[in-house]
Amino acid sequence: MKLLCALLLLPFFFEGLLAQCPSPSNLLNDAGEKLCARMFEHSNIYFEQSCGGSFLDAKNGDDFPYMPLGWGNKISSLVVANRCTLKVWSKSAKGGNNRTFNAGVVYQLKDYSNGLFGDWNDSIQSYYCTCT
Ligand SMILES: [Ca+2]
Repeated sequence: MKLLCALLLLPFFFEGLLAQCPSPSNLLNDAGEKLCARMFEHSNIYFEQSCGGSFLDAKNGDDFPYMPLGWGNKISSLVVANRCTLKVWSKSAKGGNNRTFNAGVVYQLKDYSNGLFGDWNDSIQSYYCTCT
């Protein structure tokens, strides 16, 4: 009986391990404060498993010409809250290429081109987030 219970619970356990991108319409931190964007360390070819690893929260007006320690060239997926935009740069001090992401889920930054041959995976080095 115990084994049967364990087998029945197994799928739920694995489901809990899967990351899931938060909704742009309800993007809050643990303290319940409204966020401008949440940026994630990992992405996944299976979109329902994207938005994994550590995350970096941006609030309305957050302006980071230099990434917080340990976050340079690390972001692989992100969510921008409704009525907000996230502008990113490929070099620190808002240098290199830039791109603006509107409200929505970016499951894989790899799918967004950066310059002629590159993409935005692990390529964000500055950001600015604003909401209306
Ligand atoms: Ca990454």
